[in-house]
Amino acid sequence: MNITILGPGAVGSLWACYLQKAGHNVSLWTRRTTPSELSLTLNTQENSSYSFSCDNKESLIHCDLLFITVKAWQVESALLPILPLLSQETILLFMHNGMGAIDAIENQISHHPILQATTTHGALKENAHTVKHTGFGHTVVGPFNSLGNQCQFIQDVLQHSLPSTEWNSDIQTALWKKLAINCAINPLTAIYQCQNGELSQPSRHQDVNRICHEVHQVLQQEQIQWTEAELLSTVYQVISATSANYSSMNRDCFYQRKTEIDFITGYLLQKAKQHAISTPINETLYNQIKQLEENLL
Ligand code: KPL
Repeated sequence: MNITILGPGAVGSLWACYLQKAGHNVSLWTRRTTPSELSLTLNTQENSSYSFSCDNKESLIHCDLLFITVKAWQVESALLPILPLLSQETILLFMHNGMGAIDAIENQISHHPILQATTTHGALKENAHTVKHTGFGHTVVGPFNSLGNQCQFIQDVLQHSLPSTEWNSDIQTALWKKLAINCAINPLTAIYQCQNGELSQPSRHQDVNRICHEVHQVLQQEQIQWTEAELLSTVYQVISATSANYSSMNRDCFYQRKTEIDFITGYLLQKAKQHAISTPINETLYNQIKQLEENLL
């Protein structure tokens, strides 16, 4: 397939390398003004190098799959300017933390097949040319609209490039579960500037448990079938499996970048408001991160 990666950060670069390795024709779309070639080294045991054309309009015009890996808050500004170049058959596949970014531009992209995905693969961009695959994980992909529902074959494309993957026609549930985990881990680790593992200390349990209690009330109203005990045990499993990692929001605050808070806790708060659910701890965390952002940016 002709595939363009929009936003080759860590996750986008990882997929770019594996898709190219599987034989696809992959190009990158960054926001550079001059088209160029970029070579990426996949820093696994084999240490292979892949070369991509970059910001090439022809590639975009002929792309079958646009794989959008920019952060949720960048989706609108990255995608809308290039929409007129795409054929209406181009499949849009979104992969980012958080929810709500597609809803904001839905009317402008609804003529495309739209897919959403979430992954637990770990990736680290060590420098502009090297991406490290820090941990093998699992990817869930599913349809955002009815045109997307006809694109189940994309699961095979992903599976042959970077297993394991699964097609889930109820991708919204998978995204809500990921959002719930991010609500519990990301703001706390950003505010305390700690590794994920620190949240397993007894002194942090009360915070984690209170966040999850509020999140679970919202999940229930959104018809997500997950008990509070299942949510809590999954959150503590992720904390333990990623104990030495710094969450993405921790890194964003550390490097003084804008965070994904509006699409994680912010999205939760919007939904809580619609259902008239009180979420004081999540509101406090949201305000603290916004404050940090204001001071940092
Ligand atoms: O998705 C993550 C993130 O950092 O954004 C978790 C699951 C919290 C792992 O760090």
